[in-house]
Amino acid sequence: MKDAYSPKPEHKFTFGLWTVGNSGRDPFGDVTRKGYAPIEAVRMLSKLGAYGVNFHDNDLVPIDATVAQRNKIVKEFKKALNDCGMCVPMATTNLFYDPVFKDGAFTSNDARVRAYAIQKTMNAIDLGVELGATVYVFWGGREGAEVDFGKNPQEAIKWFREAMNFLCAYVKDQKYDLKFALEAKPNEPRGDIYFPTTGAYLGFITTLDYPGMVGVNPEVAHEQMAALNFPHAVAQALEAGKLFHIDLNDQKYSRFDQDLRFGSEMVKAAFFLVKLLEDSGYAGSRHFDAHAYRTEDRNGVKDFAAGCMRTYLILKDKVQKWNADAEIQGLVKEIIVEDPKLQALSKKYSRANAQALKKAKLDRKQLVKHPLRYEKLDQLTMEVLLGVR
Ligand code: GCO
Ligand code: MN
Ligand code: MN
Repeated sequence: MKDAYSPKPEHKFTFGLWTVGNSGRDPFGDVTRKGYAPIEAVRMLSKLGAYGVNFHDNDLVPIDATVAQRNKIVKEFKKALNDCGMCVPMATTNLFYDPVFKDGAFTSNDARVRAYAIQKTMNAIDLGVELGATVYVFWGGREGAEVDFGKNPQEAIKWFREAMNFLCAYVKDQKYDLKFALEAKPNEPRGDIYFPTTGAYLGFITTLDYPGMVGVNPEVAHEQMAALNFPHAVAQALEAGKLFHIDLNDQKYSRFDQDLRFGSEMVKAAFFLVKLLEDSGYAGSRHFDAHAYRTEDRNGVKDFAAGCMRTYLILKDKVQKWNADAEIQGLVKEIIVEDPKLQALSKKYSRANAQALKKAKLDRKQLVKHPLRYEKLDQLTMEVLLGVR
């Protein structure tokens, strides 16, 4: 069905190869379907209107592939991308699947594993850049602990910093046009993962050798696992100029990583997220990091992928309606109180401003009388979302 909500490449929707490649296996049960192989994924997603695909090194090239095998795979994959007009905006390293990373990659207690993680990442960066990636994601699924007495968390942060500094310098030395985006998650697969939230990474980035090269890749589900407000994390990243990438999916609060179809659970939060992204002029990919329910077959995977993009576009349309709604805008205007004189005094400290502010007449009993019509605003927003407005 082609309508106003049909995705097109200009919408910049991307999917990880691992998302439609997911075969339904979970910790309790085996595969329920054949996942889409890389070239199949490119073909299927381009038909649905996506812009590109992203991958971990080993989604495309098996970890034990010879150089000749690697080159053959890359050549065939490039051809499929070309034939379908698809691109690879982002790439990443798998630093979690192989048993060698059982105690972490950049933060493993074993210096040899840490070195191997950096080596593997340099090769994966080369692969990503060869396929056109300009954003490189770091998700440290195994960078954590179950037993805090066995690994010094301050040391672990230092090791992680050393790895980031090393890899930033590598990218600069190779003259690659590549930025890093750090993706936080509170737990799973480790009992606890270091840098559990986007905010933690935003703080850490300022301690790096090349902070300008490094931003964040927040994921809806990861903040919602911790019962946090995801749009607030995104707002902080946007405000800091650090939203280099985003992982869209959905999740009920405080559960295991559910990786649900975008917008399928917390619609109001998804609406506000789309509003933030669209109003801010965020120009990066709208990347989906989710997978179809385990109950689905291969057709269901298509329903899943199409649904992610369609819901985004429906919510984008709702954002336009919300922004153009005179009554809603009137309420917003009423809620926000401007006072140029006071704002000038409190914007920046000077001794004179401080003196004047101390003398300003601010009657709290009067101030409290200003009505804040949030009930009405929220109801009107719900009516936009529910399609009666
Ligand atoms: C997860 C993560 C991963 C990463 C991916 C890209 O919870 O498994 O979200 O899907 O996003 O490894 O780095
Ligand atoms: Mn995730
Ligand atoms: Mn993710």
